Amino acid sequence: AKLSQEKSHWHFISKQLAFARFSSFVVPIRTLILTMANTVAGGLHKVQEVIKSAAGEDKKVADLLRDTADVHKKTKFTTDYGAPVAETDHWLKPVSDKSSGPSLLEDQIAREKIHRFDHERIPERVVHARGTGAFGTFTLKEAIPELSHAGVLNDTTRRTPVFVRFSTVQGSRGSADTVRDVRGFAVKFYTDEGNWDIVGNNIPVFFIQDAIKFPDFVHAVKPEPHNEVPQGQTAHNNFWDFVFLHPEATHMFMWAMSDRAIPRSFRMMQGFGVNTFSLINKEGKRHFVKFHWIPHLGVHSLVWDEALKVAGQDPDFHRKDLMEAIDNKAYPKWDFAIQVIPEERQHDFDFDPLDATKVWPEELVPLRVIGELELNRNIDEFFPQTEQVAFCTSHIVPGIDFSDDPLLQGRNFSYFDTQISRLGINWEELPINRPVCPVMNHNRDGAMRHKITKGTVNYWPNRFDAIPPTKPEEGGFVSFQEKILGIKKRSQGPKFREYHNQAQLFYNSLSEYEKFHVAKAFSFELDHCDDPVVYQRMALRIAEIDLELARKVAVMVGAPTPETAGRQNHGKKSRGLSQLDFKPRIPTIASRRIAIIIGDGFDSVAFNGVYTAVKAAGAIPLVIGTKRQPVFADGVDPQTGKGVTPDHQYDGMRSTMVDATFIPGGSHIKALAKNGQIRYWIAESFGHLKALGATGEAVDLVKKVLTDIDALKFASQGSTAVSESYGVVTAAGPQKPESFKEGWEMVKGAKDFLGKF
Ligand code: HDD
Repeated sequence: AKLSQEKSHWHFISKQLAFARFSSFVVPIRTLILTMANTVAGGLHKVQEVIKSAAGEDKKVADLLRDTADVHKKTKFTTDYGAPVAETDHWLKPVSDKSSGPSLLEDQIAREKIHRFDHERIPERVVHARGTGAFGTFTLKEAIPELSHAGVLNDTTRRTPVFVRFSTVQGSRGSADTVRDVRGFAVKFYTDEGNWDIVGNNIPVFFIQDAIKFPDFVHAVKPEPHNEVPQGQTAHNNFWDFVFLHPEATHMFMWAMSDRAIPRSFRMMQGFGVNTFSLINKEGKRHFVKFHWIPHLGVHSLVWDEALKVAGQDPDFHRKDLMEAIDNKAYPKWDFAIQVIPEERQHDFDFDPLDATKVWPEELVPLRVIGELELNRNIDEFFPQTEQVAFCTSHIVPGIDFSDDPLLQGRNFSYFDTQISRLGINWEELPINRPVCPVMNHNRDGAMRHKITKGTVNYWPNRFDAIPPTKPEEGGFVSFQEKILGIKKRSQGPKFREYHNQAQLFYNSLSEYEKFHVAKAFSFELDHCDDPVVYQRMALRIAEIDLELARKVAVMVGAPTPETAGRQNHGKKSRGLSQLDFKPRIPTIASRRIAIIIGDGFDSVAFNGVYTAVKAAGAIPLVIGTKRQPVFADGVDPQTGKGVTPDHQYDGMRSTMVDATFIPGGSHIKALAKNGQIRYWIAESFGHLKALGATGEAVDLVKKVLTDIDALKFASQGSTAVSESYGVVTAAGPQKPESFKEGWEMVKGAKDFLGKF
């Protein structure tokens, strides 16, 4: 029952995978070859583009080349001060025929090596310590001169280089990727007018409204002070204590308990600037703006059971997924969209547009897609690029400005400050951080200064008129002139005090299975809180959002079951809150990982067909065998014939690491049927709603396993039927023309199914 309940949008991707699998049997060879040729040609084209960029078209690539060395180039080994070194394996010491004496302090080469090593670490980020980055390009599709005079938002011919860093929030640098957490989505645009950073998350709202609360919030969410537990989790007393005591966190914790907090991939999540910024046009008029990133691949998540397992099986799952996709030229893309509110309409809503715990419902403020982000180049070295990259919400360019959002105001102070302790005052000179446009001013000195500025003055004004501020008509930044009225006090605007409407709006907008997952997530999290005050009060708070949800959770976590809703649910819904609203732009299996399980005696026709089709579709076939030495197909003599060398063996891989599994028929099934790991693999795949494919003898194996777990009633009924709901696809017969025809019918069925989305 549990397995059958774990329905998710995986269900949808399962269909795509099922489709791809069957196309292997029906696509005539000629078409297959053509498809492959096109895929390869497309890939080459991209490579050429990147190489061209490296030669100078992409300004950041060219800029970084200035500081890039290649360890594979034959250059001399030297000390850091450039002296060639002959030996690096032995510390200088007196050595006799019989023994060696003490290591000598005079060995400058050994000392340099140890000194450098001793100081290799820098403080990790105080939040978002765990992350990974990639380079890419931002392309503006539609200029918005009526809203902003920023060059990057007006020139559709520009290709603005970007660096993006994705992260988790709570865990340390070495924590696992798939934990339940908010994901950071920080974008640095290297524009011609300076760096512009959108330091956002994959959830559109935040836990708190005022930056002064951030240290309390982070202390509460991070491991507890007395024992430094837990790592990479919000499932502990302090976090839930904090959010109960801050009703403003209600909306955000609903998001954090949803599937959004366990994404399948960084490539399949939305990004949000979260805070409200301003766009300023040539006439000086201001519009408030929210920034959105919408993934072309759709929004997909893991199920919790997968997330837990993958955290142990492959803690680098997301990091590797991003790199693998880029290496395979399946470049992830996002639409860049804006929501805009003219300044004079600021007070027209029942929420305050400057409150970061609120979304701007799409029905009230529509999204406008104006650009596209593509990630197309992996980093060359982690530390100087991903670790040293430093984002600041205060990094804006002319045509963009801040708002009085009190969270943003504090962030504008905090980021610059934290970079000083992490990287030192000259952090903006580091290669990954420096702009691609000229930098010149009278800021000087400080530790690790690189830039050398010639001339006799370092102040303004000076008698030479050297480096005056840039005039506005020449592009100099002018802050928006804002009229401020109010009493100076420690408080906030009145609409900031409403905390529940949008928490309900979010919950109401979820599909049934997303709601089910929210209930499970609360049950897990509060089960990990051992202080009854914490989980009992939280059950009451949840009852202020939805009584039914609160009652389910209370039963599971041992709180008294709430009898009445703390507040009536208004029943309203909004678009764009459920992740079902974000389907893949073009259904694709490119970059998905597909396991093909084989042992000695597999059916080579089915194997080759699927392997080739999967590759041609840009997906990643992973052959899983009994061993990593050659495995032989039915009818192939191990002494004289050619075997297939699997990518992994059963112990090295798990079903959780792939998106779908295919098992070809053949005599190997006799042995596979007796193998507990393989049976578990099939059952687990099914439980996670992943596509399962089998041909020939493998069909009975799949059926047997699914019968054993009482799941067959959900699986495909006939030998060649596509199961409409569970992505189990089997073709029992040998690959004769008739079954090709049957297969074709299935492909058509799958297409029709896809067409519905
Ligand atoms: Fe923050 C890092 C996102 C509120 C203070 N934050 C950081 C990163 C992201 C965010 C993505 C990682 C950047 C990277 O990859 O290097 N933070 C957010 C969002 C927030 C938010 C979307 C709410 C709208 N943050 C926030 C507040 C404060 C901070 C209110 C402080 C008052 N955040 C920081 C920081 C960090 C940081 C301490 C740690 C490392 C860093 O800045 O570079 O300054």
